Amino acid sequence: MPFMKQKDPTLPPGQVQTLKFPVLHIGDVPNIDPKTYRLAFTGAIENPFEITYDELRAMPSVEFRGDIHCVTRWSKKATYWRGTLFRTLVERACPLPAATYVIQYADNDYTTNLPLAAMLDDDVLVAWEYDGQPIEPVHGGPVRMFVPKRYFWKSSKWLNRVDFTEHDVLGFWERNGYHNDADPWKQERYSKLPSWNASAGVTIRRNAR
Ligand SMILES: Nc1nc2c(c(=O)[nH]1)N[C@H]1C(S)=C(S)[C@@H](COP(=O)(O)O)O[C@H]1N2
Ligand SMILES: [Mo]
Repeated sequence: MPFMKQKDPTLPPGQVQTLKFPVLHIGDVPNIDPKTYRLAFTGAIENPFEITYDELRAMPSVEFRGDIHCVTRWSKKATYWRGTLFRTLVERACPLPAATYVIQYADNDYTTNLPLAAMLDDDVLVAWEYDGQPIEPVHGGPVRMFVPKRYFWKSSKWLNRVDFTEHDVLGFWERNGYHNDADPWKQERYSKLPSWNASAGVTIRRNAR
C-alpha cells in the first residue's frame, strides 16, 4: 500500500508543520540595544507614552504556549513566549472612543494593521521572551508584537510604535496583496483587491465589524 500522507487536523488548512524556526523578514536585522529601546504609544489616545525594555519586563507578564502560522504555509507547534499583555498597555494609553484600529510600526518601515478589538484578545502580547530566553534579534528582539490567532505577518518584529487610528491603514503586506484579516483557519491569505488600488492609499473599511 502506498504511504498516505495524513492531514494534521490540529493545523489550519493548507499548513505544514516545521520543527525549525524559520526566519522571515524584509531588510536587514536591526541592531537594537535594549538599554535605549523605546516603544511609543501614539494617536487617538488620552495618554501617549513611551516605555522602555526594563519597564516592560518589570510589568506583570503572561506566557503563551501554542502554534504560530506563516502565510507561506509553515506552522510551528507548541511555541513558548512571554511578554506584557497588550491589553494592559492599551489600558494605560486609554484610547478615545473613535480609536478602532491599531497600526504596528517597526524598524525597516515594516507596518501591519488590525482592529483594536482583535488586539484586546487575551493572547496578544508585546513579547520579549521566546523559549525562556530574550528574543533573538533575528526573531524580532528585543521586543516584537505577538498575535497568534492571525498569520504571523500580523506580528511585527522590532516593534517601535503602536498607533491608534480612527480608520484602517493598510500595512506593508496588506498593501501588497495580503488579506486584511489574516485568519489562518479561514485561509485568509490574499486580498482580492488589485494592488494598484491598495498602494494608491485607498482607505478600506470593509473589515469594520
Ligand atoms: N518588522 C518586521 N516584522 C515582521 C516581518 C518583517 O518583514 N519585518 N515579517 C513577518 C512575517 S511574514 C513573519 S512569518 C514573521 C516571521 O517571524 P520569525 O522570523 O520570528 O519567524 O515576522 C513577521 N514580522
Ligand atoms: Mo510570514
